[in-house]
Amino acid sequence: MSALTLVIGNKNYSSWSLRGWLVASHSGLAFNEQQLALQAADFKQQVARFSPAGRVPVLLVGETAIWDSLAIAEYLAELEPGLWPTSLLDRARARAISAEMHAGFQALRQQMPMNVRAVGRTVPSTPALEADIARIVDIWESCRREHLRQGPWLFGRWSIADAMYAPVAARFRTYGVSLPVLAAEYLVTALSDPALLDWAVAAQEEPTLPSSEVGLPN
Ligand SMILES: N[C@@H](CCC(=O)N[C@@H](CS)C(=O)NCC(=O)O)C(=O)O
Repeated sequence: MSALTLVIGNKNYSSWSLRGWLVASHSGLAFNEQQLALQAADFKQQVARFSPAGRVPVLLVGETAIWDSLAIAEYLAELEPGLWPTSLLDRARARAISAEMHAGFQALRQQMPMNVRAVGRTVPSTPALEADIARIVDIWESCRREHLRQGPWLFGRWSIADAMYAPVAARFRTYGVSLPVLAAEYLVTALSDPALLDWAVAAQEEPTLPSSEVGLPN
């Protein structure tokens, strides 16, 4: 098979890169990593070398670029089908909540930017943000209720759906979002993923991007 290289952004701030990277890590496939700095003046030129879409993550399969976190996840799942749940209906549901994350939750994304290493931040509540959080809690609680006996992840065993919500888990920690029991338990599981912990260690060393630093104490 051609060599795999995942092009990513800053580990502290790039939530879509984190999703692609978690799927690649959980696939067990060997891959190289190439990092681009989102704050670099020539970021657009750099990323254009890999992808016409101009965004990270990008998976290079030999010379061929696959861009967009969900397309990357689907490609890796073609190679390693265990990245999605085994049961047909669970697989469909996992895809539904992954697509919902990929396409939505704009208020959460804008008002609570991912900042892996930050804790103790507070942002003003808005109806749109509250609605996004309530919907995510509903997703997490219903998945966990259904799969309690199969393991601690959304569908029991780890799947791409967990990668899609990992940046949300990081945000809930950063901004101290309070959660009901099953969602709180899932948050602990998500934040204890050894792959996420490795990513978070690397994020500690990176430069600060002032535009993504929100909710600092006064
Ligand atoms: N739908 C894309 C979104 C990718 C995306 O927005 N990536 C951000 C980093 S997290 C980016 O490249 N931003 C740089 C830019 O837009 O110039 C995906 O799922 O991969």
